[in-house]
Parts: sequence; structure tokens; C-alpha cells
Amino acid sequence: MKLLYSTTSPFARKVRVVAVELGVQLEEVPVATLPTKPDPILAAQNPLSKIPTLVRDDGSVLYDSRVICEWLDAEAGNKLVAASGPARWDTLRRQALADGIADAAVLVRYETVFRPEDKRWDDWTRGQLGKIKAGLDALEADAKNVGQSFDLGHISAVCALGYLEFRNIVSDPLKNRPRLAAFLASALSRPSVARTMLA
Ligand SMILES: N[C@@H](CCC(=O)N[C@@H](CS)C(=O)NCC(=O)O)C(=O)O
Repeated sequence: MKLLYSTTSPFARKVRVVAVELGVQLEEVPVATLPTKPDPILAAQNPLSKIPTLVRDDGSVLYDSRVICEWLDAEAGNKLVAASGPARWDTLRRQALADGIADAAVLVRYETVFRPEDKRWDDWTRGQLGKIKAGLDALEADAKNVGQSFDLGHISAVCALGYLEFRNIVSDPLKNRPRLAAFLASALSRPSVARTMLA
């Protein structure tokens, strides 16, 4: 199976971490992802020209990190997302929270780096930064029982935090968030996390 990805994407990293956790081999194919200039290889597989996009061995395609991660996990027997019950919804809610932080962070980057300077909208950026701060506070409140489990929600949190630090979207997202700092330190000892650092 081929994963269309970039080494800088927090969403593609979710899939890469999940693949290592589940012991699934993916052929990683780097593609460019500027919203203003779709990569033709990516556009041919995904009408939205977004990564991650997974091309399965039979040629069929899955896209959006949530769909790809859930499919990989279902194939492996629900190791990272419970098949049903409260644990499933807790995991998926944490994934939505972490992905929402990453979405806001990617929007901040597009606004502050790629949008022409005279068209930038500070209130928009401030609004996205507000979502990131509130999201981080919620993750901190959530980060109980550090190191006891590592499911798709935790993986999503690692990838969102990694992106904030990698792109320096907010200064020191772990400051005054001790549980989140302990969670990330513990996650970094996992090969899946260490091997997929954004670059
Ligand atoms: N909800 C999507 C978000 C994917 C996403 O935003 N990917 C970005 C890169 S980090 C992208 O492909 N951007 C290119 C574009 O928007 O055209 C997911 O979870 O896969």
C-alpha cells in the first residue's frame, strides 16, 4: 500500500504512527501540498488534493487521516480504537480535539506564511490561536493516567503537539501544562513516535 504524504504533515504522521504501532508496512510517497498548487499525483488519487491519502493494493483509495487510521485499525482487529462502547467514543472525541488543534495550527501557518502580506487578517489568526489555546487546556485536563494506554486519540494528540512545536505556532505549548508534558515525554519513548518526527 502507498501512503501519499509529506514529512511535515501532522495528519500524515498520525497514519505513519498507527502503521508502526500495528506493524503494517506502507510505501511512503512524498507529494507537495500547497492548497494553491495541487500536486498532480495527489490530485489523481484524491479530488481534495489533501494528505494523507492511502492507495490500497487493489488500487482503491482512502483519504482523511481519520478514515485511514480507522480502516488500518479495523483490519488489525481494533487495537487502537475500541469497536464499540464508551472507550470508542472517548478515543474518537480526543482524536477530534487533537485534530481540531492541528487544523487550526495549519490554518495559522497558511495565513501567516503563504497568504500575501497585504491580505492577512489578524483577527482570523487570533481566532485560530484561541482555539489552539482552549484545545491545549482541554488536552491538559484530559491527560490523566499518563502512559497507561496509547490509542488513536493519544496518537492524534502527539501529532498535534509535534506540529505546534515543529512550526513554532505557539511558544512553548507545554508550559504550565505538566500532565501534557509528561504524556509527551512518555510517548516519545515509543518507536512509532520517535521514528516519525516531523522534518
Ligand atoms: N482532515 C484531514 C486534514 C488533512 C489536511 O489538512 N492536510 C493538509 C496537509 S497537513 C493538506 O493536505 N493541505 C493541502 C490543501 O489543503 O490543499 C485529515 O485528517 O486527513
